[in-house]
Amino acid sequence: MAKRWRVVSVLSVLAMGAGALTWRALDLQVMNREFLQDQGDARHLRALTIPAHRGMITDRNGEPLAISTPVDSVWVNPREMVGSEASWPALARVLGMPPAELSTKLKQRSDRGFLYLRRHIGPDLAERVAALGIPGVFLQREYRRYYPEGEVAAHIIGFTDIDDVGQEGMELAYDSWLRGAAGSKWVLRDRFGHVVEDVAAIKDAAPGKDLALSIDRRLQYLTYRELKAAVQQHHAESASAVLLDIRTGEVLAMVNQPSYNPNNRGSMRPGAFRNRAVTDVFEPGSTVKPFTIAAALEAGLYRPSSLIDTAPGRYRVGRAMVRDVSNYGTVDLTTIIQKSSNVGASKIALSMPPQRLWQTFSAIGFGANTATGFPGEVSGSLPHFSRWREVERATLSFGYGLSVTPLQLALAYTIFGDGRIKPASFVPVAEPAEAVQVLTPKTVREVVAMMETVVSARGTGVLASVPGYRVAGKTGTVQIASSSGYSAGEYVSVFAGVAPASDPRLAMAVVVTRPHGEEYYGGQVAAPVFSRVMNGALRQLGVVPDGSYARQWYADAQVPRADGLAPVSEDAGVM
Ligand code: 59J
Repeated sequence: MAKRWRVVSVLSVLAMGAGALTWRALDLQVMNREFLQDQGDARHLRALTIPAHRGMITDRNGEPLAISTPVDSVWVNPREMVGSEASWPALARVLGMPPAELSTKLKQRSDRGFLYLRRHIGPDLAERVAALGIPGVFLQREYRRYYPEGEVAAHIIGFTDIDDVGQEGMELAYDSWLRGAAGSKWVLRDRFGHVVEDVAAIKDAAPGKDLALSIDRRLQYLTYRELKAAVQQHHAESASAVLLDIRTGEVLAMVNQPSYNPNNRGSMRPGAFRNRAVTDVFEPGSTVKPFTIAAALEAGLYRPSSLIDTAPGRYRVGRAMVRDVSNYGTVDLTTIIQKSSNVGASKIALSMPPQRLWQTFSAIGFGANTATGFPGEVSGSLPHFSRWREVERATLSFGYGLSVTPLQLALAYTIFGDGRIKPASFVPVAEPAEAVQVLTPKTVREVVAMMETVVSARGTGVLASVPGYRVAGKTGTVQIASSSGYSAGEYVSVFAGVAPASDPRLAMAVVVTRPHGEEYYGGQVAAPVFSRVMNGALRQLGVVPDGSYARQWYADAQVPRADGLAPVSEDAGVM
């Protein structure tokens, strides 16, 4: 009897326990489900990526050219947004998107856990999104690149994509240096996505490193302004200008037209992002004549005063005819440079072993990459002398049958410093590299003196002159080759040179493609850009003037010109 009573009481205690548990389960699972679920969601642990701050790009003086500013991106967990449909239109309004579009997006991805709604919004908008307090809507801290110089330095700097990865220019070339490494941490968030507690760092973000470039912001701007003005004035298709420090090979300025605004790439025209100074080639034409003459002097066959008969301004080479714009008669080497005689250059080239010309051309970098590591850089072309026929020996001497980039042409002119060429560099050079002696100092002095006569009243490049400084350079007016041969009406106008001529510090190439105005000679279109930029650069760098302030060049310019060009106007060559 007592035994049965014990069994009954134990069983009833157990049954009561089971009942209480069942009740509690019902209470939790059914009656209080919503409240408890919220409470759980309200404090969940998440791994959060901490984006790394991308390094800043500056000019040689620390002026910012690319900086990363903090922004927020709005992302959602569509699964968590089921049930809050009523608040979606408010979110759409704040984000400036049609409510129907947002609703379609969220419903289509309702099985997903992650969806970006808008990347890179400013702090005001981010605050308004957070204030809505919609569950499943989150803000993520990111960085956006800003380029204070806009289109002025666009081609050198390049840009990053929305995920902050370098796509073009130095942003691409130095991506791993600038990028850093993202970190991550465990955080406890409330149901609005606000971090309520940092639980633990998994890995700290390692910020990217800063990068100083060799360019000088002010010289870059000056070059940009003058090149753009020339392109507009002459209705040109495109143009490039490169300014180099002769002693170090540093690029001080590199500009192209057309350009684009890297902060707003939506309106970009195709081709606008090409850094044409390194990606596009052209036949350098007469701007190579100084190198032809240098090779001839080095070969010991000529002196600057040696005479060449260029009459009657035509010269038959095989089946081809080399022509000058006028008949210059019998002239010395200096005059061949000053007047730019194709016949003279051809006769000189044909009188020396072909490999001498090839050696000089390849030693100054033609046909080879400049090894700056700039993305998309091309090497141009220089055929090997073993494949030259007579006609190539002639046309190469005045710049046809090879192709170069504007950077290669500017770099080639740095030979007129001390007869050596340093590699080109987009970053400051602490210690200039050892370089081979390509030309003797004597040859350099002689050719520089010849090129000074180009920038005189009787030369083709008088508009390249700079008051107070001696300038040495060479014009080029190059017909553009098409499938049907060289066409009149399509030109590349070039000026390349160095200053100050007594001890050259700066080399510059200006290349204007397809000017479509009245003027198209290199001496009219490219030389004035050289003059204005060189003028500003020499003064800004504090280079001691070596020329006369008496403006002798202007007085000289009143002499009627043999080549029929208009006399120089009062403001020519003066900023
Ligand atoms: C020229 C050429 C084309 C290629 C000729 C320019 C040749 C040639 C075949 C006629 C304009 C023009 C290989 S001109 O650059 O001689 O810069 O201020 O394009 O000769 O044989 O209506 N430069 N330019 N030649 N081709 N082939 C002169 C010269 C140069 C000037 C002017 C006058 C040409 C003073 C160019 C300048 O030095």
